[in-house]
Amino acid sequence: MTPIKSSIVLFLAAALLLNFKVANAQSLKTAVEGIDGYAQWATSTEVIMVEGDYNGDGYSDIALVRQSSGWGTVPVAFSKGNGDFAITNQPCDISKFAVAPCHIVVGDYDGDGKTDIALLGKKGSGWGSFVIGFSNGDGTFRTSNKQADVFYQNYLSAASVTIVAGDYNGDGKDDFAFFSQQSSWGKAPLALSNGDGTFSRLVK
Ligand SMILES: [Ca+2]
Ligand SMILES: [Ca+2]
Ligand SMILES: [Ca+2]
Repeated sequence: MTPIKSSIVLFLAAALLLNFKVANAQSLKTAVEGIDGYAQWATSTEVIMVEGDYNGDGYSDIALVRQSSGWGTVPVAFSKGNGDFAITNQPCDISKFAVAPCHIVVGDYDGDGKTDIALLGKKGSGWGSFVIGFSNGDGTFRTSNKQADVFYQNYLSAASVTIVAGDYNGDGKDDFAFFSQQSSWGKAPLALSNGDGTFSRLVK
C-alpha cells in the first residue's frame, strides 16, 4: 500500500470511528434529554412527586402533580427496570383540580393493578367530592369527580388529618383511612372504595 493510500484508509477509519462516537453521543444525549426535561419539570413551583406503578408492570414509576396553576398535564416517568425511564406528558384534568388546597393520595382504587391518583380537598377547599385520576397505563388518566359523603368533610376539615390509602377490607381496591394526631379523635373512619370513584363509609 502506498503512503497516500494508507493515509486515505487511516482517514476513513478515523472518520468512521468519529461518526460512531457522534452517533453514540447523539443517542445518549437524546435519552438524557428526556429525563433532563423531566428533572426540570420536577423543580417547578409546588410540584409534588408521587410514586406508583402507573402501568402495572411491577416497576415503580414517578408522576408529577403541580399544586399551582400553569400545567394542564401530569408527566409520568415510567421505569424500565434498568435505570432508564420512558417519559410521558399527557393532558390530565387532575392538574386543574390539584391547584386547590388538597391531599394527594395514591392507591389502586379500582383494583386493576395500576396506581391511581386521588385528590381530597383540605380545609377551606370547599370540595364536596373525591377526585380520582384512574390510570390507563399509558400516561393518561380518566378523571372521576363524584360526590363524597358529607360525613367526611368533618374529617377532611381537621387541620391535622392524615389520609392513608390501603385495602382495609381486602377486596383488591384501595380505600382511605382518616387519622388525626389530635387527641380528640378516638376513631379511624374508613372510606371503602367501590371501584368507580364512589366510596362507602365505615366507622366503628
Ligand atoms: Ca411501572
Ligand atoms: Ca387502578
Ligand atoms: Ca378495599
